[in-house]
Amino acid sequence: MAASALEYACSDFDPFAWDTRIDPYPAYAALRAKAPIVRLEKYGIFAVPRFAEIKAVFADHLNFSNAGGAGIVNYFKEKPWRPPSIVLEADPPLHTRTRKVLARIMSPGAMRGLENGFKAKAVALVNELIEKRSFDAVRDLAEVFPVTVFPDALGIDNEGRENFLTYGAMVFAGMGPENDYFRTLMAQAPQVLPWVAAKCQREALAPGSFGAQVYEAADSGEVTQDEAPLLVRSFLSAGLDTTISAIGMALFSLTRHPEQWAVLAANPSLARAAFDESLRYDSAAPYVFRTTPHETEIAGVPIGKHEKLLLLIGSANRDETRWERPDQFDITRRVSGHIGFGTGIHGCVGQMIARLEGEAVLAALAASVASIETTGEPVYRDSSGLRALSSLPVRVTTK
Ligand code: OVM
Repeated sequence: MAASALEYACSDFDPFAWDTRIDPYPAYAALRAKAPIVRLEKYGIFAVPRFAEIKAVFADHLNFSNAGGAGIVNYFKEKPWRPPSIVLEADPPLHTRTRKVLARIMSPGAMRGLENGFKAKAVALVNELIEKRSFDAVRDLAEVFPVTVFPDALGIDNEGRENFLTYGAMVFAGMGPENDYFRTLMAQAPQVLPWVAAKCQREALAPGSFGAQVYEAADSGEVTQDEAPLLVRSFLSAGLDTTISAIGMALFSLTRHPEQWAVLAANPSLARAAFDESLRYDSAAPYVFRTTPHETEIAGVPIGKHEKLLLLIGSANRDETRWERPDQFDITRRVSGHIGFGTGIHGCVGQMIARLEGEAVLAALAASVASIETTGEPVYRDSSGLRALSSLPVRVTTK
């Protein structure tokens, strides 16, 4: 028997409200203190705020499905706004097959092949900006670097690349409740969606690229010919807006903690650790949903069939029972085990390329920049699915 709604701990916390986006952490702490799962009546969903239960859910795809949608929309009951992803929004055995292809395309060996090029491009871009002394760390750097490396790796040509960003924004805004921001983005659907569909075709993808490798997997029978364009679409969904947001948030965390910048500048080999700590401290992908395919339970609390669970990644990464000094940004801490990339069978398959990008940018800056300070107010992006900035004006001093 599922418990009635009245038996649950409840909260009027709004995970998607503007205020929440600016500083969700006090509300997260209150949810963690309250209960392992908390009913958010306003949305008819359950929030899961603690590290231990989120980890347990991530480890249990039989009880907590992705086929019900990774956002708030319940695919078991409602129609998705686009055909579901065949990796993010799929369960085994389909997911097992598709993920394997993506994991091979973004393998450690593939990363080694990209590393030098990424680093050289980051140094060139960063050095141009450093010469100017003042620049926008988001608009001129976080939003520029991934665009200069990732679409090339994917294998698409230069035509209409701005659609790539708009599409990523749609995918992430579509994770939250339908709002004006999502509708404004969707007004661009008539131009963006055909562009995406065209770039997912075999002919659009450069030889040897990630995209071309998806079609090789289709030719060898690992995935079907119909699945290939949908798998390329996952690169277009998850490949750009995510790293842009994460790099922007890393630069934000570092400007807010000048003593941590000094640690990084003194030791640029900490760049990768600094990127990971920023993913823990202020996660750019602050949540993901699971859906129950049948009645189940979390921490002994019964949950009915076809319920949506909001896994608060950003909260788990600040859980005082998992982390020492959770609210302290410390690039020298032992940060492995953070779930900024999720974990388990759906853990971010692109996390190595994301780290490569983040590390390249932070290392290039750390090599030359003694200090970095903001010269204006940071501007948050109006996306309910990503925690990100649209502007961060900074001034740097060189070593
Ligand atoms: C997709 C996809 C995968 C990961 C993330 C994402 C959150 C989308 O396969 O479409 O956006």
